[in-house]
Amino acid sequence: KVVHYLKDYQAPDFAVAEIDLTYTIEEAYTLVRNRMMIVPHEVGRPCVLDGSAELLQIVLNGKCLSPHEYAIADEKLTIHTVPDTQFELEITTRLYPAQNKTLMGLYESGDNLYTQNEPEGFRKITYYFDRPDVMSQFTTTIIGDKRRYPVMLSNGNLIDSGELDNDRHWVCWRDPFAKPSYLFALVAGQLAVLEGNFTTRSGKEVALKFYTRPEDREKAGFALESLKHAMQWDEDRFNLEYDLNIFMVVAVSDFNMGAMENKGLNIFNTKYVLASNDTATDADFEAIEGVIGHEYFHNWTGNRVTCRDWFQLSLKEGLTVFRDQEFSADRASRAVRRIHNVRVLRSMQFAEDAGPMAHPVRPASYEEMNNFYTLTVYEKGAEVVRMYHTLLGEEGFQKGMQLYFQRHDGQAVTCDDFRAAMADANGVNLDQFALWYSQAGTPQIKAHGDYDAHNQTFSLHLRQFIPPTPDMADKQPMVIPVKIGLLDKNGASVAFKMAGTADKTEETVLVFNQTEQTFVFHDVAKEVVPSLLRGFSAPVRLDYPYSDADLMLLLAHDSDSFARWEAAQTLYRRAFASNLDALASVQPLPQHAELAQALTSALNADIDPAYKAVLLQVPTEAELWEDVSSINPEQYVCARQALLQSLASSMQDTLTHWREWADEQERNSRHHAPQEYHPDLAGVRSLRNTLLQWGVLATADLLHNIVNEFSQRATNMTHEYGMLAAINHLSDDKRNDLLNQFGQRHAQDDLVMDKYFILIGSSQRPDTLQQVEKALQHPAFSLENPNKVRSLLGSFSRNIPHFHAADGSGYRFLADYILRIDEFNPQVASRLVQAFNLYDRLEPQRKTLMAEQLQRIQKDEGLSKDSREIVDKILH
Ligand code: BAL
Ligand code: ZN
Repeated sequence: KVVHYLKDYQAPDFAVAEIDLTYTIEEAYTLVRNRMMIVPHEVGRPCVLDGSAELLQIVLNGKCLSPHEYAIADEKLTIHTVPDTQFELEITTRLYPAQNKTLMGLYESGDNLYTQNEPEGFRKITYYFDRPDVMSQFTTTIIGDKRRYPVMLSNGNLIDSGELDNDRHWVCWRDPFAKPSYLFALVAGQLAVLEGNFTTRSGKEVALKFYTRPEDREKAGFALESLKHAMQWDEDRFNLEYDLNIFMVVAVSDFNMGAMENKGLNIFNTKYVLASNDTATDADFEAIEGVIGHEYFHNWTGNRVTCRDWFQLSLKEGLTVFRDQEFSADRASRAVRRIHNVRVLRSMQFAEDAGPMAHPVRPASYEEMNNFYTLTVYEKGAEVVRMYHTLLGEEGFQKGMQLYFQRHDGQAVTCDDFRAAMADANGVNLDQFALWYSQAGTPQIKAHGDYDAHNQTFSLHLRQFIPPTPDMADKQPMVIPVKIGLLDKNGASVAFKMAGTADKTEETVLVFNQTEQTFVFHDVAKEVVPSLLRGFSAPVRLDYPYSDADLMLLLAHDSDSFARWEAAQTLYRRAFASNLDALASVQPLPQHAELAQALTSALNADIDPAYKAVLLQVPTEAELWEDVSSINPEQYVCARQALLQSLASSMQDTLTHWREWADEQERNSRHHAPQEYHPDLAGVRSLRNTLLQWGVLATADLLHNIVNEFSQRATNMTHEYGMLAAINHLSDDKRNDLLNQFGQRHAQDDLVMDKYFILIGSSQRPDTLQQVEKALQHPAFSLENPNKVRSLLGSFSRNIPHFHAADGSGYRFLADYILRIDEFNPQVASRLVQAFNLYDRLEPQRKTLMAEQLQRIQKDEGLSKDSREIVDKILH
């Protein structure tokens, strides 16, 4: 087992001035001739290149090397002696893309060829310094059959092309920007193109080209428009312009990730490009806009300035997630999107931070880098970037960005370089902030407040604690920005003065950077309720001893949309806890009448429908058990379900009223086509679908209404899927009938079939495991397609009652398929293994059952290093 450590980083021994690649595509294989101009940084060092492809020939300065002049071991090629000054090295390899099921390096999908090289796929193609701090200018020639490969693409600009004998042709692409190997891409095949254009603010004409299968071409229209919005937004908000004359996006259905930001040639999972009203939900449209933005924004944050090493992954990912979140928020529904991001973070990243895979935003070590494309690096990384923004303000943050590009354009740098740019541009010290990159675990804050009527002060006491994680026991206090406002007992905002400031304010950001601290608010004329961590100003857990009445006040009146939502979340948590207690002591379940009343008032208030929908989100089980050990997952599902059931029953009339209101809104939409995606309509429909899910819990007739009205109401995929999701857990045969019809209607649409498999994998019906087993044989299912695996097996692995079935059947089933998938696609398998992350925190019986399966996986001799790293960490 080889562990890579951040502390062992060493600068490269060689630079590559130029790299010239020639791909010759033959029927059964592809030849790659790689000619590099290499410049030694120091004399006398052996030349060590990364690679695992079949090696045909090595030529150094025109002379073919014989085997004693080099050695190959552990995916490294060592050339013992090389010249002291610049030399030319030409290496030829042979690849078999049709046999490559890892979907890394060069692979075949539906007769076309695609690449995926981040983080370490390039070494499957040729021998190279496959590390992000070796940046070079790439020229790529592709030779192939005209009919089979009419389209042949690579990074940069097309500089030449021509015809050859035997119905073959060639193209030559050159990328003028130096880049690391992970950003190299090649695509060849039969593809249709949807074209557009964009004029940058300095007048550069950019051709935009979306390549898809011919039958999917029109479905790329929304993504094309999203790209134009993203390009405009990056100019307006970040002053960043596109730098090539062409920007290409290629959609492929077999893809391990969501998308990839290769320079000028993004390769996308079809899921994040293709959409029509009949095939994509509003949430899909929004995800497409976000991911198109994300990959486009990488052109500056990732490509122009890249990472020095893979430990720094969050340098580009945290920053780019922050940028895509801001893009989406500026496009529409800032409040709801922020809440959505927080919910993902809290239910998934907090769980990661509390489990065996806990690692800092900048990990200190890894065995397999693919395992570190995590919620911590991406989502918590984005929160870390957001905290700079909260502390420095938009203007200060942008000053930092400007200095970052001024200093580092064209370089491979570290998270410390980014922090230094933020600090230096603003003349502030951000030394302590470095702890956000090196300490894992979710900080916990205990807070309490005291009002002093005599002095007219409100004092807020904060105490922070960073829990130990497997990598580190004792931690230092972090810098935590706590945004705060004060409300009086009627819910009105109360102005205050902080020590040392002249003016009163209604909101401030406290810089909480010691283990314990007290902040005093002056000129506070009356008793107040603090509104804390507004906007979720830091990725922490905060506990304040609010009374239920305080929380209801915040829910009714807080002007901060996050804090208002958070008040409802805390009320749900308390109600859930009382259900759990009642179930444990076999007492009747409480009715939660006051909470139902508070929610009814919130629904009846004059607020955005999408925001009403998120107010009805009860915390997920993963959030509810976040600080619990010896978890019995079944009890969590029961207590949560009972809470939903009782609230839905008491709110039945309100739910019906607002459902009918939503229908009316859509019918009377001012937009010319109510079935189309539009942010306003999406909000109305998200409320409607949420109310439908609550409604089926309380109203028996609703199932029959849904069945009877299905075809008339299913005017787009948001409705169609919303109705199916609402009845998906019901044991009634009508659910199966509707689902089967859905599967037959969309049998030819790969992406809609993903939804069909998600519905099967996530259902709480008693026969779910049998249905999942049957679905594995469905003609549209393939274990080799990551989207299918994630849809059916991924959703099953998150299906709490079935994955955690008391007889261990869920664990056994998933382990069987992990072992099968691991044989050909370790990256997808090791993601599934993380369903077992809860192992150490389960109650004893399930823990024993899970241990059996984990040990079975661990004992597999051919297990990939990807899956082994995860299993070893879980079983420590
Ligand atoms: N760089 C891998 C895919 C993404 O985060 O954009
Ligand atoms: Zn990214």
